[in-house]
Amino acid sequence: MDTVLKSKNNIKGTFTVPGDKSISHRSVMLSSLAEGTSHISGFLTGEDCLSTVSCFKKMGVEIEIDGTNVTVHGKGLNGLTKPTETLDVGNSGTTLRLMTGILSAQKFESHITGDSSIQKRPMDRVNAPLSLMGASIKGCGGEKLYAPLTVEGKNLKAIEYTLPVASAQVKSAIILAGLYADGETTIIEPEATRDHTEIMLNYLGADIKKDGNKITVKPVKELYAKDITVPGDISSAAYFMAAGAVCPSSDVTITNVGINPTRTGIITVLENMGADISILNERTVCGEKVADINVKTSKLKGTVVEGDIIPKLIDEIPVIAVIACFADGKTVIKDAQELKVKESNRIKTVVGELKKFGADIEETDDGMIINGSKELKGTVVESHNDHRIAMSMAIAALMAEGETTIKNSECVDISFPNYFDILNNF
Ligand code: SPQ
Repeated sequence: MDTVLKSKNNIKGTFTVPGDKSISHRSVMLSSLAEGTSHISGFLTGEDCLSTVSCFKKMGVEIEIDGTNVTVHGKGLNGLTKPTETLDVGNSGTTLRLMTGILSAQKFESHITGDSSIQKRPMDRVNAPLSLMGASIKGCGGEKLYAPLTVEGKNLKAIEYTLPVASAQVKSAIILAGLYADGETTIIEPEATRDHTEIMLNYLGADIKKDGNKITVKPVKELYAKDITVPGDISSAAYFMAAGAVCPSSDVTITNVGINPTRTGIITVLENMGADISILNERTVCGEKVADINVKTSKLKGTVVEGDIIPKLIDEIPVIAVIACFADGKTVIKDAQELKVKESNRIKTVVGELKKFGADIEETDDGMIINGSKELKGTVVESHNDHRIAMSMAIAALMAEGETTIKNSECVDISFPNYFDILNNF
């Protein structure tokens, strides 16, 4: 599918965004492993989270979906059954990485794979700690392990592990395996990454402790089903925050957005660039911080994005690059080499597509440099089948002169199925 967008200004109004993708995945995974029935509200019915649902259904979990309400009849930590067919994670790295942690501890062998992009995403980073725990994971690509994978369930040992890269998916895979281990597992993170697994596990009765950058996981006998409310996804809200900040005379409010401090790097960067941004009605829901976010147009200046803020905004870097195109001066994004192993190589794809609009942007080994305040011109861009690239280019299109075509734009269904409907009604 191709989507055509025209330049817009004066974006005003109040919007909601779909449920948080990371939290939606975890809500189905952990409710499946809990004893009893859980009702989840605000669930993201994007393709990635539906892949997680399909994997657990294949392991005997009854799951009903009614709009954004999901009912999960949990099987308990040891109640999953051997899938009769290969588990298919589609395009979802989160499903693949976290499931590998769970599957490593089951009493059966399973096969798991996904689409062509998922088969290029590195799995050695998950295999390294899980193998130390005694897991058996075999796949393609030799030492650089890739899906399809065969995971043979084993009795797992507790370990102490220092993560070589800051990754919430690797951390979560170890935590999930640690629930089944023979003692206390310790994980040390180089930088703090999103902690939704820890928050939800504690909400369901587990004992996960955090002390600085050290996380300890005690094995548990049971998790207890509880109702879960998923907040709106700050990664999806980021596109509307960007539109509000850069389109002339705009005033945008996004309600019910998760503002877990491990995810709010986009707010910090917008503040550093001089954006007029307010966080309203802060509250806590199921252990997660939630708020409404208002952004009004203001004059933005370039900034440097680097160091320990990177994991807090890793998925927002494509849209930050777009914002930087409309800021005065230079923006430098560093320490973001992880972008190379996402749904696309997001350093190459962002730089390549923004250049087509006429942006002054250069690729570096660990990020990019953008010289802002150049006029962008409507063009034809490619999504590279990466939802974050398609949605970011749409924000550039709103500000570019004339018309822009985004090719293969249907990939937004991964995380934000009604994205273009909202954008067209701006
Ligand atoms: O699930 P997937 O495909 O890996 O999704 C992405 C995204 O852009 O939606 C990354 F491509 O988000 C990851 C994120 O980058 C979701 C995630 C999580 O839910 O734990 C953690 C981050 O990945 P990582 O590799 O840093 O752990």
